[in-house]
Amino acid sequence: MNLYYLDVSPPCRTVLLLGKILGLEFNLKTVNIQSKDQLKKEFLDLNPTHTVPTIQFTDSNLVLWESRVILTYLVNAFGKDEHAYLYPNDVDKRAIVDLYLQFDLSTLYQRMHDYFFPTILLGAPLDETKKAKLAEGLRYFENMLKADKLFATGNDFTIADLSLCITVSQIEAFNFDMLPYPKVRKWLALCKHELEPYDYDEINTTAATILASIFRSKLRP
Ligand SMILES: N[C@@H](CCC(=O)N[C@@H](CS)C(=O)NCC(=O)O)C(=O)O
Repeated sequence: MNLYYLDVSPPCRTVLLLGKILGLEFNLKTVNIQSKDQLKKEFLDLNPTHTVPTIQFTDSNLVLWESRVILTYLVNAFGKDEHAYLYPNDVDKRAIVDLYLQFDLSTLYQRMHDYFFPTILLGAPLDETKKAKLAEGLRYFENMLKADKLFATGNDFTIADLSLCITVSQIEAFNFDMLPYPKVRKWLALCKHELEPYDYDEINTTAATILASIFRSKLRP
């Protein structure tokens, strides 16, 4: 399977980490967003919305994008019994995992993107309104975490934790004030510990630090 990706892209890192957990080998194809590789015809033919990650299964011609869709597909298609905890079969539990994945897509990741990425991509000044929206998103997540549960949706680590962990660790790497969110900080530490055996530092910490330094280099004095 071909994975079109960029190492500093947070949603690409979730797919790389899940690949490690499931023991998958990706044929990695770098898409250089700064050089606008994603707008070349070959890539637009695969994914008209020109985003990474995009995954192509050469044996079936299936092409998927949207990282959270890729996560659910990879567990469904390649997860063994021992991986069932990642995306539970029980319909109610699965619905809660989907809910947290959608919360990440629509709210937390989106608000992180809205606050930090105009600076990264365009050198735009930071916007206090967007900062307040991101803080509100983190407050929502703080209130969605239960003090008596280890992870976001229960005591098992799921792909919702994976997706949200990459978002929150990137927000932390950007040096956003995390002090008002003690449950989030505790949950993040547990997620990092869970992911350590799967090259977490190499795949996520290093890339999050690089993206944060790009952000700081684009900030106007
Ligand atoms: N919701 C999407 C976001 C994907 C996304 O925006 N990726 C960025 C890199 S972090 C990208 O490909 N940008 C290039 C573009 O939009 O042209 C996902 O989770 O896969």
